[in-house]
Amino acid sequence: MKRLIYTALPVPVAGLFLLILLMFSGFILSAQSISTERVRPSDESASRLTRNLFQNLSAMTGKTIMIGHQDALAYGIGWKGDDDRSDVKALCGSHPAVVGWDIGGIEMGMSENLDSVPFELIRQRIMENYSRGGVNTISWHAFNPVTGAGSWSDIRIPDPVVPLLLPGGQHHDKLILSLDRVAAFLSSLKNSSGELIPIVFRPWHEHTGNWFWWGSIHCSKNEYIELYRFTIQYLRNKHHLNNLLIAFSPDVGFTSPTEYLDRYPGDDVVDVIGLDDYQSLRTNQPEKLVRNLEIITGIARKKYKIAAFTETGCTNVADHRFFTEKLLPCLLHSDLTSSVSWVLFWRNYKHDHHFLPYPGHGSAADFVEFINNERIALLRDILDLYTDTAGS
Ligand code: BMA
Repeated sequence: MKRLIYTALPVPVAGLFLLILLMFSGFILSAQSISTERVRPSDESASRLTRNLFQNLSAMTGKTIMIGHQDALAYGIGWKGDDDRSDVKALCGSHPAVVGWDIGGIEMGMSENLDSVPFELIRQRIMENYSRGGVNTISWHAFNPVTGAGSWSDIRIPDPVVPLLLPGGQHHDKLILSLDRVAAFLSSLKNSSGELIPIVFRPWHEHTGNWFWWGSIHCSKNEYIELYRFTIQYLRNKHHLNNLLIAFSPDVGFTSPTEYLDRYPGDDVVDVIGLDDYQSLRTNQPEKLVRNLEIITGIARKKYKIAAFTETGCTNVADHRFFTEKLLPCLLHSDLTSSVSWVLFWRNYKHDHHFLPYPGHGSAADFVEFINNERIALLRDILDLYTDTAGS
């Protein structure tokens, strides 16, 4: 009967119908290819693995929120340097999907980072995490290259440092030396086939605060942007590091997309629209966290980028319902908030400085319940992020 209806259509009507159908499907196909075409890392020469990672993260958006933990595989509460160990695994049976690292100190030629984690161990753990399918993200608490002091702003600084480091500045050579040392480390991160391991690199973070020497009161908007752009372009062009996805991660202090983007260095040097926010939940303002997450995910969506909650946590997880009653409702508040690709908790350094529970901790049960939510993913829950599943 259905066939009859079609064949019974007068030929010109059927032809017109077919034409409209073809035009429509052509439109859909071209719209799809445009959007796949746009889902590309900011680096036009990004390596195959890096493109795959970016496209797979993009494809996961809105479905899964990965859990990340700083230094997860290097140490935890009551242990240091053990193989195949993390506090998350001790509680949940799997490592986190994202592991954060920090290379502050590499620019000074140190063999351990600012938190006394040997760079050799970091390198080894990054390679292991990659081979298990995890994501590695690296922040950089760079020492002040002029004074040699830590990254936290230092009242002894005679002059703002950033302008001195820029091309033409009196200490530009110190920035070059720092970047050469960063590059030497990043270039050593290779997989068993000799390919560079994709890294989410997160330099010059929390610039909206004033605690780092690159913070907003220590340099002008143009100086910050120049520092950021120079860093990325130097690593790419001089050192051929085409394995980097770049995360821009302001702290709180913005109330709109325009304010968030005030010192944004440009779509050609940013892949991840990030947010570091400890404050909103600490001060009992979940609506602020929701707003901030909606701002970053909204921007990421428009720009075909990834959004990530690049740092957060409740100090010592003192609130024993933090994960299920404070954080999760914000993450799952809306279609936008749940479009962050990952949430990274800060490090488990010691009993009075940690951001995830460990066995025996009063928040352990709450964390396990949080992890069991179907939208939340550990390493065991994610698909292979480095193979070409999105047609790159
Ligand atoms: C801070 C603290 C410090 C640490 C720094 C860089 O938040 O954890 O102890 O030195 O991060 O990792």
